[in-house]
Amino acid sequence: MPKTLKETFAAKLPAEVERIKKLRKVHGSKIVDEVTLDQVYGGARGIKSLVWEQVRMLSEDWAARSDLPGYVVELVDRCPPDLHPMAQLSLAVTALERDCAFAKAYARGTNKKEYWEYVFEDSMNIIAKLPTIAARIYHNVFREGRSVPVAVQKDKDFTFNLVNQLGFGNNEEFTELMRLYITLHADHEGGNVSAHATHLVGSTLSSPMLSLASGFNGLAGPLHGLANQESLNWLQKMKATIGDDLSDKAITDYLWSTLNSGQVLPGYGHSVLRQTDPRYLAQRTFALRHLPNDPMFKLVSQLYKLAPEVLTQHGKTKNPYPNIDAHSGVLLQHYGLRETRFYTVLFGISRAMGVLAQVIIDRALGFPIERPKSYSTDAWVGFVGAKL
Ligand code: HAX
Repeated sequence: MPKTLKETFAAKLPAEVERIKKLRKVHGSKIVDEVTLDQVYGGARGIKSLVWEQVRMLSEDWAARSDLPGYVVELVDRCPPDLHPMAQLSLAVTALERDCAFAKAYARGTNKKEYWEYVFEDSMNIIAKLPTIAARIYHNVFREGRSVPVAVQKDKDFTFNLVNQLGFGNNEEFTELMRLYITLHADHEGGNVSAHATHLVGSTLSSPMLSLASGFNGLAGPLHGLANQESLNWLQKMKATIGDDLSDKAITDYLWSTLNSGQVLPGYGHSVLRQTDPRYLAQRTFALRHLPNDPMFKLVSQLYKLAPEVLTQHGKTKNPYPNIDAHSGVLLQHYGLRETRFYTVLFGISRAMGVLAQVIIDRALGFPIERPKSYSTDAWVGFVGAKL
């Protein structure tokens, strides 16, 4: 009987490879989607063209792999504190490439059927090290004096160790929040920028480290993961402007002032969802249970009531409802983690699990290098027979 995650995956793999082979043999020429010109110009939104699956994690295994090589510690310690923590995270993950099992196996001329086994080891090593890297960045940037995070406790779960290394390990309620946080931010499907960037770069057989760093670089954009930082910064500015006046009018006026100055409402809208993000609702349920009287939560609740109507009147976004990033910062600040520039790093730790799981599956199933076709606007004009 298979015991470890890797053995379980290996045991299931042959049947899955056969299933996909059969699926493609019998149905390979079937049309699965039509593409409109709007989708071509609209960021490939909604085009069905990716495969995305998930596997589960093992905290114990990660704890055993959590030590950082000395040169990575040195690299992080040498970063200037005003280098954004996401840039530092990306650098550190890139640097882990030195010990990449996959790159070494490839250089030795390994059979492509075995690639996934090395990618699996690399992915587990990266995930295991992320809390330690993140804690190091946190202590360097926000706790001056270069204090060293405490060691990983091998008998404790992944999230406890993350929270403990950040310096909040004595707060059980915060640890519980972070278990929810890590679960919610892992992934939902493959088309979002961080997931897709990791998968795309991985399709060149670039290492899991370089692939994930690409995903992190995408996550660091304010329209994607950095929206969690932007959202709390914006809420704080709003609070500084309107003070304790949480009236509908004061908040609505502030929302319009943001929109009229040509900025987005951070934490609102989504490329795919057309309703309130269920991950927002999960966080709201937590807040209602644990921090119903937090002033920032009250502000977030007021926004939930008012912003969808304002965005609807504004008339641009296809989804006027809040996404995951509208809520997470309020929960973190409640428990004392107030450094907004760090928030996307926490998002990244969670996101790594989903996207690396997929990179393992990509190699196990032998997915090819991705190469969509591009055309000039003149060609598209010709394809649709436009007279311009
Ligand atoms: N405030 C103001 N305008 C918004 C808006 C918002 N929250 N959301 C969308 N719009 C605007 C867009 O900027 C776009 O305007 P233009 O036509 O002038 O370019 C228009 O509405 C149509 O956009 P859309 O089709 O509804 O949405 P997109 O798929 O283009 O973009 C975004 C989706 C999430 C990027 C967008 O809603 C946005 O910028 N939201 C604010 C930033 C944010 O919260 N990002 C995090 C999203 C969740 C996530 O990925 N987390 O990691």
